[in-house]
Parts: sequence; structure tokens; C-alpha cells
Amino acid sequence: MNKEGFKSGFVSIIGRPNVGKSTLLNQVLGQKIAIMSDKPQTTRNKIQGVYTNEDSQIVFIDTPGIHKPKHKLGDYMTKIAQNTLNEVDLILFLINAEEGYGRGDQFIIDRLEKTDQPIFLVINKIDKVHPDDLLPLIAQYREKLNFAEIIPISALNGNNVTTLMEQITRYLEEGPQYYPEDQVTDHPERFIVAELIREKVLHLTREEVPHSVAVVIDQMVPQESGNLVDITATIIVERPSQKGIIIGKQGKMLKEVGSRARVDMEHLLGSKVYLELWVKVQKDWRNRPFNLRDYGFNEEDY
Ligand SMILES: Nc1nc2c(ncn2[C@@H]2O[C@H](COP(=O)(O)OP(=O)(O)OP(=O)(O)O)[C@@H](O)[C@H]2O)c(=O)[nH]1
Ligand SMILES: [Mg+2]
Repeated sequence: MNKEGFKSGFVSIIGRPNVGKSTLLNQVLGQKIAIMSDKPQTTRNKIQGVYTNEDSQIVFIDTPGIHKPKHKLGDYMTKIAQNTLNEVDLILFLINAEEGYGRGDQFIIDRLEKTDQPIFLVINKIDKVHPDDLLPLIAQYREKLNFAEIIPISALNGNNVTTLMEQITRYLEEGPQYYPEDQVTDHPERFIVAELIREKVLHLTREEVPHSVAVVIDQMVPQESGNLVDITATIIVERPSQKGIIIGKQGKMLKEVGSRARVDMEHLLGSKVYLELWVKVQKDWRNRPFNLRDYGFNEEDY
């Protein structure tokens, strides 16, 4: 049954890679459910984050940055992001204030033109630019598309995010509470645990290595004795040389990945974590449908 006056809806966050979509999701939820890094193409799946208060429930969908795909995984990522456009009530088109308009944006705008839902232009990273620089940027984007609202924010420090939330709520219609108020995401803890490991690899490696990595959780067992979870995970890379980098001299890199990931996991799970990491080479996995499925990228998710 709907509560009287209760508003709800689905809101997709889309944009080029690295503009701060996942940072915005985590900021809104006050909790880290989507990994973040300064490397483009950090997010690979769509990630649902549920914001609930007394009067409303907003289901945000964080998506992979839309880019020109170079392999089947990229293809999957871009498709999954574009397809969310049809399932939502409102679209947040995020851009980076510092970078401004680019060809990647035009590609997205072409798709946005075909949708009927209201679209907000959300100008992120305003902490990095002078306020005077915003006006020409707004003028430029306004010419490209008819935006319902244009809202400058800083997802990182939370500046103006409350205004964004108020505006979103204004556009939502009355509707049911889709999820219990304590549910924050649709993804199991197992998924986030794997992502946290991948995030540390993204933070600690460079060039092609971060993009060549997938993480699989082999087991995740809470110990009966109490406050401890046993986790075994495998980091998959594409080449033996990458395996060497991930393990590092005398296992130093793998140890660092593990200890950083463990801190975040303990925070997420609220218990101590015993983490064991393995590294495996799976040649060209980003182009192999069979491997992609194994590592959690299913075409049925589109
Ligand atoms: N200065 C500043 N940095 C930001 C802001 N929002 C995000 N960032 C940084 O931008 C980088 C990318 O952030 P993400 O949230 O991972 O970006 P994304 O759009 O989800 O990226 P993909 O998943 O690769 O598409 C990170 O280093 C963030 O810390 C902001 O408002 N200000
Ligand atoms: Mg992201």
C-alpha cells in the first residue's frame, strides 16, 4: 500500500568515464557501495543505491561511463549504461566542470535526445573551477539539449548535493516504497567485497593493468566462533607479466592490495576479515563471452 504523499522513482546517473558518478552515489547514500578511482572505466556494472527518508524513496542507478568500446567488456559496459535510460523516471547527466564539452558528451546527448524523461545537467567537480567559468559552460550545454534543471555540485565534498536531492524529489511522482528502508543496494555483499579488491588494484597499478583485472570471490564464510569472516578471492589478469606486477617483489603488491581491501571490507561487514588472495592469468578474458559470464557480466543484465 502506498503511504499518502509518498514519492518514489528511479534515477539513472550517466556520463563519460571519470566524471564522478560513483562518488555522487556514495555521497548521496552516505555509504560506499560503488568503488571510485581516478582511472576511467572504474565502474563496470550498473549499481543500484537506494535512498530512503520519511517522504520518499529514490533508487539511484550508477552506470559505467559511456565510452567507445575497445573490447567485449567495454561493449557490455556501454550497453548497460545506455539501456538504463529506458527504465528510469529521471536522468542525471553528469559532466566534469573542469573538462567541459567533448565529443564523448555529444555521443551521450544523441541518445538522450531520444528519451522522454526529464534530464538534469549535473555539473560536477565545481570545487576545481572558478564560479565564473560555470556560466559559459551552462550556455554551451543548454544549446545542445533541453535540460529540465541545471545543477552545479561537488560530489566529493557534498556541495549543493542537498539542492540536487530537493530538485529530484520535486520531479518524482507519488509511488510505492520499493525497498525496505534499511536496504541500500541490490548487490550482495559478495559483489562489493570483490569490487573493493578491484578498487585497490586500480589505485595501486597503472596503464593497462588496472583495466585487465577481474576479481572473483571463491569463498566467503562467516566463522561460527563469532566476529570473523573468511574470504578467499582470485584476481584475474590477462597476461603473465601482469600477474608479476600484481604480486610484486616478494609479494609486496599483493600484500598491500589485501591489507587495504581488508580495511574497507571490515567496515562494510562490521566484522574482522581474514583475506586470502590468489592471482590467475586468463588470456584475453575481456573479449571472451564465456569468461565474461563467469566473472559476472551477463548479457541478460542489459
Ligand atoms: N575534485 C573533485 N573530484 C571529484 C569529484 N567527484 C569525483 N571526483 C574524483 O573523480 C574521480 C572519478 O570519480 P568516480 O566517482 O570514480 O567517477 P565515475 O564517473 O564513477 O567513473 P567511471 O566509473 O569510470 O565511469 C575520483 O578520483 C574522484 O575522487 C568532485 O566533486 N570534485
Ligand atoms: Mg563509477
